[in-house]
Amino acid sequence: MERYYQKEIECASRDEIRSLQSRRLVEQVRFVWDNVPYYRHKMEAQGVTPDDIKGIEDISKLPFLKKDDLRDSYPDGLRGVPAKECVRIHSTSGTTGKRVVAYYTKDDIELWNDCVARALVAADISDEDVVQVCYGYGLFTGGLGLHGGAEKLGCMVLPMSSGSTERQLQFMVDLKSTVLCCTPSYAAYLSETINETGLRDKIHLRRGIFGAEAWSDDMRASIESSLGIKAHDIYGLTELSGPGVAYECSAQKGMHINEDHFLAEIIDPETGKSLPLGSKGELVITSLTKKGFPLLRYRTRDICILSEEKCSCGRTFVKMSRPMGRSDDMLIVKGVNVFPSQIETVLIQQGYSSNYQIIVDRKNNSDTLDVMIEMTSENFSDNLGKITAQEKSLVSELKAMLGIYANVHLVAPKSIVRSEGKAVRVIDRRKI
Ligand code: DLL
Repeated sequence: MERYYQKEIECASRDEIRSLQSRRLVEQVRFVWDNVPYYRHKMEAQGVTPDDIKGIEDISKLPFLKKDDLRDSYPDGLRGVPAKECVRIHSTSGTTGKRVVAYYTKDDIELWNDCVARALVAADISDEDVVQVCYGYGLFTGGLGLHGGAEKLGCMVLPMSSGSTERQLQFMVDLKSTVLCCTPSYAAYLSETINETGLRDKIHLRRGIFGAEAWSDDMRASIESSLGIKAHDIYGLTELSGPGVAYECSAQKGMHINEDHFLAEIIDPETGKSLPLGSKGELVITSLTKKGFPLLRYRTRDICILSEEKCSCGRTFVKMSRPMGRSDDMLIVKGVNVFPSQIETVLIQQGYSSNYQIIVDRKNNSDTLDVMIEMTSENFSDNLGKITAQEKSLVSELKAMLGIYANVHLVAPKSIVRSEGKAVRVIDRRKI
């Protein structure tokens, strides 16, 4: 286990980390230039050669890669090695256009497992733990990603995949799972069911590793208290291997980026200009070691803040805040920018559950915004006669947060369809 708390790397001085990143960047740029003609052409178009990249200070000379590049080069235009050297493929869950396909060599899988194992160690998980993985297995990276890291650490892994809540709970009790890995929305659903079915005293959970979608500190507090666990965030994306690009330590204040494998930058999503540490902007990541799918300056579209502040856990890796929305899932309603996370903040502050759905439509040439909010069983039965008054108060809270009017509908418990993977929060019916 000690192997995965790689103190000499995770707690190295900032100068040591930067110099390791510089060395790796120079090698990786040369590797990509020699092996990925799609990116070499982009560099040539920008008048850059590997000789121009002497260290991380030169990173902004390199062109960005965007999701469109990944679609244009589908299925293998960004692969860095012959197919024969790859041992696995994963793919994004995108519903529009072509899916993105990512390739992994044996070494890529090893380093990915190391990154996830570090994340588990940072959450105080060890080879004593029984880890129930309820992220989907298959093309989605959640299942196999957490599985690989936990197995590498020597944990006993329950490869449940998503769904079959009844079976999840039976195994959780009978096999004494101590760690739960799933999306935060599924964790909230499981915790509701555990409490409703009186299983709370029969479970042995002590940690949760939740990620793959946006969640808030309030949602964390509610899951932690209803399950009696500590819940840790984990971040990643298929294009950059999967979960484990960044992970939360005992401080639970932001996620350390595995900087020996990933170089992080923040840019202005409109202009593409690099922003200084501490600014809010789009996260751009360069993979420094992966060879199967070696992406340079990949625009994640996740909006966050990077910080080099000293962490109480002793790790010196830069921390990223929770993603605060995506540059591409910002809704524009009646000309106003609306992020689903703003709506969630109001709901949680007002004591509602995090089960909600936002429906945007267009009637008579004007946008409409409807928010369906599920009541908890307590506030449903206690307040049946007062729903209209509660809806009115939520309308004014949302107006204060968003600056526009939203129709609010408080709906019965469990009436919004649950997702076993990432929750579907927004339905945009406008045909523009
Ligand atoms: O969601 C990988 C993953 C699996 C991460 C399990 C964590 C746990 P994709 O399906 O490619 O990969 O989706 C990546 O999900 O760009 C973010 O917008 C979002 N996301 C991932 N982790 C978090 C998180 C996986 N901790 C996209 N908080 C990313 C908020 C997250 N959003």
